[in-house]
Amino acid sequence: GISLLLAAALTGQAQKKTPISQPLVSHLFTADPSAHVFNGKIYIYPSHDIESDTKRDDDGGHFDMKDYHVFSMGAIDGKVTDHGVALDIKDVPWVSRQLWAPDAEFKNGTYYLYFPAKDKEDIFRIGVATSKKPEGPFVAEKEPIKGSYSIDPSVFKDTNGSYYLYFGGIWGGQLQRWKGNTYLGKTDYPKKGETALLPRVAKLSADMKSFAEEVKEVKILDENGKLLMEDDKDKRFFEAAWVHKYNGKYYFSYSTGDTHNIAYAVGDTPYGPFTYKGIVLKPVQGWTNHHSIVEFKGKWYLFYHDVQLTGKTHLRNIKVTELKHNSDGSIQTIEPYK
Ligand code: FUB
Repeated sequence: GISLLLAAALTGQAQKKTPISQPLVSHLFTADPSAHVFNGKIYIYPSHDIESDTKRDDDGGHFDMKDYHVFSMGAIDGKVTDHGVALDIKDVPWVSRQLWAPDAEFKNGTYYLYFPAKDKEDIFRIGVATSKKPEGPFVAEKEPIKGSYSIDPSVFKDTNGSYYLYFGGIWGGQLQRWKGNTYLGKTDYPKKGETALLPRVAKLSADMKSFAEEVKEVKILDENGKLLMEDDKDKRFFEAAWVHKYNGKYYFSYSTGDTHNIAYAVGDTPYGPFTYKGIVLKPVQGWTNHHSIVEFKGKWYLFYHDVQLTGKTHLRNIKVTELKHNSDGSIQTIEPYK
């Protein structure tokens, strides 16, 4: 042990970490896996990472994705099927670049794929596309969802049949360019001592293609009922919103971005407020951390990604591992390399 550590330190080599799970697919690079159970199978809606000529920058320009593939699996340890291209950037008239983290849901015989991308003015918006099959191919609407902005849409179906779209992401995700629902046209980050930027939610209309109400901010509070502050960098929202319901409570989980955790907060309604509870997943290899949480055959699973196959932050691979709730409703923190 010690001599290996010493040798690694002397040669400057990174310690090789042992992952708790293996990539689900290795023939493509995949990330941001949103998993759902449809027709008794798991369907995964991830980003499709590619190498491109785009230079690395702080806004994530090197995440230059151009299509989506959908994957399915009949069992957690079973074969993973790649259903091919589900949506291609060239078939979405309003998009200029960067198909980022998507999600999907089902209603009345139709599957809806929600995806963020930059419009012709380089502003992130959220689009929707439909298919009669969970794996697509999907046909995109000609315009993004009216009133949508920023990135990382995730759709939550409540037990009463209402659907909610959560979204938002700071830095490259541009949330800092918006105050409420107004585009500032410039960046406005909170200063030291101010509250952190908040993710957004809106109920979806009956047609699943528009917002049924004005977009609202999702409040994330500390244990004293105060909004998380900009300085709470290891706790505050950054991107990758996801909601699951467990024992009647709403769990809002998200990435803390530059501190690389998947954190969670719990509330009594889909709108929150949510109270910060802890960490679902500790940092993974690679800069980004992005997940989904789903129940399948009586167990709960965390879908996530790291960069095990490449070591490159923008060429990721999706994974799955079991997630456990304790009897008090808290989530057992997952250490991805222990
Ligand atoms: O995959 C592109 C972006 O990286 C996602 O939208 C973010 O959540 C981060 O994972």
